[in-house]
Parts: sequence; C-alpha cells; structure tokens
Amino acid sequence: MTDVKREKWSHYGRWFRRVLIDAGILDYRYPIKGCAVWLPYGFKIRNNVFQILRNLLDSTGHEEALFPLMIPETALAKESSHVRSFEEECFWVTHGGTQPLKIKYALRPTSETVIAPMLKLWIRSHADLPLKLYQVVNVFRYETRATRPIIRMREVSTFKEAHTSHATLEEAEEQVKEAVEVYKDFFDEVGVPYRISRRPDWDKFPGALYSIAFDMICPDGRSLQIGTVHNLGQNFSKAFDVTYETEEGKQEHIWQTCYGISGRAIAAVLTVHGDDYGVVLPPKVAPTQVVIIPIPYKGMEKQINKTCEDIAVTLKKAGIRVELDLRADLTPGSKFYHWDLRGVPIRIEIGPKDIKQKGATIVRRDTLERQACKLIGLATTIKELMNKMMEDLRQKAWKWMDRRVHRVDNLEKAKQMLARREGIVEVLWCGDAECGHKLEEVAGARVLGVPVDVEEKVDGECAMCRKKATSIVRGAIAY
Ligand code: 5CA
Ligand code: ZN
Repeated sequence: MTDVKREKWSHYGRWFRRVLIDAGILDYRYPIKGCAVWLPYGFKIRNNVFQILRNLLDSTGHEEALFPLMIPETALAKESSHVRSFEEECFWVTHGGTQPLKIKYALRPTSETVIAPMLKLWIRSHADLPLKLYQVVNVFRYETRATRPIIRMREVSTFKEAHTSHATLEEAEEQVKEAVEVYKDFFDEVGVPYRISRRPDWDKFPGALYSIAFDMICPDGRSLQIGTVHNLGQNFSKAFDVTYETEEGKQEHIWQTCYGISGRAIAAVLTVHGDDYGVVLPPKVAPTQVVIIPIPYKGMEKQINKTCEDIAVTLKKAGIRVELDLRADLTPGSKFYHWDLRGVPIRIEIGPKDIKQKGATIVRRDTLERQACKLIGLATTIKELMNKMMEDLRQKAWKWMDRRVHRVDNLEKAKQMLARREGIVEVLWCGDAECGHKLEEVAGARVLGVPVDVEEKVDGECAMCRKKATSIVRGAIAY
C-alpha cells in the first residue's frame, strides 16, 4: 500500500504505474528494461481476458498451437521488407555456451518466419486449406521508444498471434473481415471502445499488403493501438516458396493473413474502466467477482460471520467467484479500500441491520452505489447486477471515447486539437502521403488511417491541399 495519490485524469501514466503495483497486477522493477512480472492477481486477470479471446478464436475455426521461440537469421531474412524493419528490433542469440553460433538466432519479434517453413512441409493441396492457427506466447522487440508497463514492453509476455493460410486472395480478404469481427466481439465483451482504421501504406506491417488497426483513446488524449489485422498477400509464401496444388493440378502460392493482440488489451481494460480509487474490473474478467465483508457488532459477531459464510456458499454454488474477508485484524473500512483498489465488482456488507431484515447491503464498484436487498434470491440479484454493470461500463466507456473523436474542416484546427491532446481528429483527405504527413507535423502526431468501421461517402476538399478528397483520415498523438 502507498499514500501516493492516483489521479487517473490528470496523471494517467503515473496512475497506471501505481495501480499496477498497488493492486498486485504487475511489477515493473525487474532489472532488464521493458521486462516485468505478472503478479498472481494480475496473472488471473490476464488469463481471464485472454480466455475470452481464445474462446472467440476457437469458435471460429482457429486452432491453438505452439511454435519455437528462436528464428535462424537466414529465415528472418527471407522476406526483404520484413527483415529490413525487424532486424534492428530483434534480440539476437549469438552464442551456445561460450561457442559463437555459425548462424545467429533472433528471439521472435513475431512469428511469420517461424511458421512459413513449417507450412511448406504441411501444405500440399487445396484440401489442406484454409489453415487457421494461433499461439499465445511472448515475443521480444528491442523497442527504442520509451518503454511503458504492459503498453510497450521489450519482452511482450502476452502476445496472441493468429496466422492463416488460404487458396485465394478473396479468401484471405474474407479472413481479414472475420478477424475484424472477432476483435470487435472481444473488445465489446470487455467494454473497451475503439475506432478501426486502415493504416496508411507508410505505416503498414512490414511484409503486409495492408494493415487494419484498432485504436482506443487514453485518459490523456493519446491514442493506443490495441490490435492489428494484416493481409500478407503472397509476400511470405513467395519468399519461403509455400505452394499448394489447385483442383486443376497447378501449383500456386498460398495467401496469408495474420492478426495480433497483446497485453495492451489488458492495459486497455484497466485504463478505460479504472478510477482514482484503483482498477474497476468487468465482472467477466474479475478473479473475484464478489467480496463479502462482515460489519462487526458487539454480541452479534458469530451470527454475522455465519450469515457471511452461508452467503459465500450459496453464491459459489451459483458459479460466482466469491471471496469472504473475515480478517479480524482489519477494520471494514480498510477492507473496502483493499478490494476497491483491486477492482472487485461487487461488495456485500453484512451488519446487524442486514441480519434483522434478512437482507444484505450491496455496493457496486463502478458507481459506489449502495443498495439493500433480500437474502432470498441473492445469487440471481447479483448476477443481474453484474450484467447491468457490464452494460453500464461499456456504455460509459463508449460515450467517453465518442466525445473525443472530432470531425474538423481545416488543418489548423486539427493540429491545435492534436497539440492539446483532445483525442482523435478526422479530416477530409485526398489520399496523398504528402498530405498525410502534413497532418503529422505536430510532435508525435500519427495518421491512424482511413475509417473501416463506418462507410461514408465524402464530398469536399482535402484539408491539407484543397484537392478533391477521396476519404476521411484519422490522426492522433499516438502512444
Ligand atoms: N504478426 C503481426 C500480427 S500478430 C504483428 O506482429 N502485428 S503487430 O506488430 O502490429 O503487433 C500486434 C499488436 O501487438 C499491436 O497491434 C500492438 O497492440 C501490440 N504490440 C506491439 N508491440 C508491442 C510492445 N512492444 N508491447 C506491447 N504490445 C505491443
Ligand atoms: Zn491532399
């Protein structure tokens, strides 16, 4: 515990660091920059969040696998734009013991070049396609920009990467659409709002035809990329010569997509719902969904504790994750503080009045509202409240984000808003890179790309050059 103030809205970065440590989620003090420890409580949250993602992938025909960590330099180098971008970003293994290796190995920064040589062995004919694999692993990137807990790590210890193989470009395009839908469902389930944009060519994934990204807005007005979907075309299959036999007996290179979500998705959940008291966990991802706290009263201690124990049993039977806090050395107030900090969605208090009324006092973590309810049907009441809370969290987060996406009609205004970190700006654009870069002439500003989440006919002039606009373009100060 610490007495340092956590102010989410005025000091987001500081708030986030403090909350991670104080709530027992992540310890960032490991002696290698950009590496951290998932603490037991944080690890449970991480697993719950990623289980949602696994379920969505499993139910759409993906299969989980596990590939090796190391990549021979010769394999990494096969796709030229990929290696150009990633060689500077790799950690390299150069020795086995004291012996220098003949070919050095990269720790995977991502796994296209790990998977491709295996696909070459596995894929024979059109009957082997599509092949939809994913893995949840750690990847390593020698990030040169400021590292931040969970958000920009050098060991990204939580990284879900999906890799798919297809017979045609059309099928790969369909897969990109499915991946976008899976990611939408995932972020909707945890109540994280987003905008989806097609990244400009100069910012696509190295080796991709094009990249689509999900971005959210942090409390300080900066955007954060929380997931990406790439159409890789035949770039890797040509580099690794991965072919299949068509129905007509011809050999063709396969078409590929890949899409990734990292621990940033967890950072997003903690960030959008948290407040000055700590984290606020959506019931689905909370390791403890309900905490029961007795309010001691002279002469009634036994009765109160017994009622608490009975409630715990009932709720557990109903499948609710319950914690009973009977610690005798702590006041109810310090218990409230403890569980509020950790974001437990619902608190049940049992005091003398509740006993008399055969009831309980329930407090919601998100609104801190208290309500009295009956013990009869308590499990149902709690489940309904958790559903309501999830819906409220989602709506509140979306409303907040929607107020921070601004349509502006001229470049000056857009730049001013970016400089003041007011979120995402949208202007009309002719599509020229030069005009895109003009929007980026504010320290740290980035073009997020063209909306793919809303279809909109545009009619007007490019905010930069006044030529005819062909689309909207989004910009933000990005993390
Ligand atoms: N092979 C593709 C798809 S798996 C790939 O690597 N895409 S990526 O480079 O865009 O990474 C996927 C996602 O990981 C990004 O959208 C971003 O949200 C997250 N990410 C990237 N670098 C880091 C990092 N250093 N720390 C934490 N998360 C990261
Ligand atoms: Zn223009």
